Amino acid sequence: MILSLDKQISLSTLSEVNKYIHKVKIGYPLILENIAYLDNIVKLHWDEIIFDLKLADIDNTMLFIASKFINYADSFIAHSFIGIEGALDKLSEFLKNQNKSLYLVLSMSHKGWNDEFYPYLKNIAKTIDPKGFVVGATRPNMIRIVRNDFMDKIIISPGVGAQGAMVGDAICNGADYEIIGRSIYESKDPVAETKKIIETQEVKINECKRTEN
Ligand code: NUP
Repeated sequence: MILSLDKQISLSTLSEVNKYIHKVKIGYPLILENIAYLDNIVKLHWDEIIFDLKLADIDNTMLFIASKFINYADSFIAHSFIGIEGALDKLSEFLKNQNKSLYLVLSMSHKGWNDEFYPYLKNIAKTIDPKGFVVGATRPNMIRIVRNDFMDKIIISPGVGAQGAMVGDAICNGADYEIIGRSIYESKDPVAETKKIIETQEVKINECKRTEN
């Protein structure tokens, strides 16, 4: 699981949650709420800190933004629709030189996203060859398609809980990680909720493995 932290929670709660979840995704809402909080996050023990800045601009601007957070981040999320020349080519090269990784958005979780563009995005993804992709958990069919097209890439999947997808469904359809935010940080007891989600995920994954066999 990847914790999506779009809002501050107490550091004691976060460090408890961090015992169960080892990857965190940080976005603009948290950065705008309190940029100093980032210093607290990096002190915990994460396997990966993903900056979800939805980079979608010309190369110069994206490099400027990524540079600001480069010392905090292991990886960044960018939109793929911006194209290669003058945009993703330079971003990808910059992150490689900094030993950081890139995820490209291939399919978003909200209703209005149009997957008719997927063949175009897929070509861009093939050329850029990032670490992985963001594919909404609300679109199990797209997860299966992306998994089939990119067997060796990491698929991270938002949209679980608050946006309606059920815990475990994205994994059962081929995602590597489910990204969960509000269901955890807005719950009355984020630590208990984390444990509950992990248990549900395990049951679900065992169930779908059994059905596959
Ligand atoms: O397609 C996407 N859907 C989505 O929700 C791509 C994303 N990066 N996200 C992000 O995932 C969204 O901005 C938020 O940070 C997180 C989902 O959080 P929640 O719905 O679990 O609270």
